[in-house]
Amino acid sequence: MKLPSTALRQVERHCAQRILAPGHPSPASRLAPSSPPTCLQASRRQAASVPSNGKLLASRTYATVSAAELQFGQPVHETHPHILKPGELTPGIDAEEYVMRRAALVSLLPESSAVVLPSATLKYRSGAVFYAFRQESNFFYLTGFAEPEALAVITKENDTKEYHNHGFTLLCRPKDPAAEQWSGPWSGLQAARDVFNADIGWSIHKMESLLPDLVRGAKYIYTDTTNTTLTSQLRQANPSASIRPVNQHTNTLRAIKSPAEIACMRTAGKATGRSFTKAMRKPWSREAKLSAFLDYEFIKNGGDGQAYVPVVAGGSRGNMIHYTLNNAAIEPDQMVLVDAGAEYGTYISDVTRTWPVSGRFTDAQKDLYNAVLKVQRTGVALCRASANLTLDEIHRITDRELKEQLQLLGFDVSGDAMGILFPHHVGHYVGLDVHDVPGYGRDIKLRPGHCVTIEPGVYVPNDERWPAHFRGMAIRIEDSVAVDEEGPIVLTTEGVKEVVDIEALRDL
Ligand SMILES: [Mn+2]
Repeated sequence: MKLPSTALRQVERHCAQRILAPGHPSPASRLAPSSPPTCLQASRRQAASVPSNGKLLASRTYATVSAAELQFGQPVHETHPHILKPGELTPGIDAEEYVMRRAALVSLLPESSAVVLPSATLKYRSGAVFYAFRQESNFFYLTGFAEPEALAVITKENDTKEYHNHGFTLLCRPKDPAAEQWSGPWSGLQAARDVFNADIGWSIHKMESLLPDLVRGAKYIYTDTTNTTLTSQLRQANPSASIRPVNQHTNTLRAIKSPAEIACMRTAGKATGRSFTKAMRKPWSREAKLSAFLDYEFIKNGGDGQAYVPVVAGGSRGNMIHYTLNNAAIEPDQMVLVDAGAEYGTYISDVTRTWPVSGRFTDAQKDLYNAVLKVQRTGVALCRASANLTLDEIHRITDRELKEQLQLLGFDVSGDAMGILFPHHVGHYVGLDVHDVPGYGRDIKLRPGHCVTIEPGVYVPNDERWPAHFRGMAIRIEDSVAVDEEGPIVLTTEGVKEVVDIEALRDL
């Protein structure tokens, strides 16, 4: 059973009308005083009015719908209108875009294929203390469903090019009001169909017995699971199918961002840039306090929180590329290197700024900073399809320019110098993941929709090989950028980076 696209649109339109209707009495008000009725309720009401064999279909009334059934395991528009607009399944992304992603994936696969995607599992920090749950990226990209204990199966039966060329089954936790009373709500099987547009919503607890039905007739099973139990269950369920990895196909799709995805990354970038600029206005003497300030400001400025454990490194600690202890004191004459980013709707931004905590650059700090900034601007300007370059080629161009700049500042750049002073790549793809679409090469020509970072850096060891006034300094400047045909779209432009702009922040 497939939900025709027209039905999907009808459901969405119906819900939009229900929500927009001013002063419409809300029978659900006893349970959710400030919320308009959900799609779920709207469709139930519709069903109740359709005669079946001359009788009204049996339907539960509002009085019998438990509070747990009106709550979901993640924000939906009806319960969190401050987070999601009508029609959005996750922040910034419409339900329809998720359908299109599944359709695009199966269009890359041969007939008689089944894609099997297990959700991420909850990770424990110690004992019963768990980390915040984060959905597996491909699962999230294709379903928008943000809960653990779930399995998505997307099937392709024939090679039609239609909008609905696939089947979508979502196995998840069935509603359990007593358990949800303890753990908080989850979405349940009805929501798998009505909210997440699965053709079928089944209990994850019955997965093993359902697998033969789910992959029956498939000649190819696409999965990246490392769960050996699931792999052997799949082999048992359909011994003649060949099991193949799916990530090269999901990478092809995920590497090129849609306008809605770029808008999410812009929202994340704006929150990040504004927070950085605000942080630069203040004197900081503790890495930990600066880190906590950004954590709070990211959310205050419209993000959902930190996308990754940040680097907040005072002075020479910036020379440790992935320093994340973030607990030392910062001296007033030092610079601080901060690599941090907010996320929005699970889309990330990745930003680095380096600035003097006093608010004023010394001459040596300014010289080295401007050398890196010049190279960073060169790299950003090349993030356009018309330049016909790969990330690897942009790396080589920026490495060469940085070498020239450092030579002008008196560095001996012979031999292995650049490998020490600039030991990492100038950029990587960004998206749902910080190092997005793992396995997707940096030798691919940049095209509109690619989103990348440009982040040259200089890390001067504290030894006699290098000019004395630069020793121990670490500077990296990084923006997240969407590639367009004729120019870059800098997603993180609110984070100031010119010397005069950073210094002017203290004049206000
Ligand atoms: Mn980065």
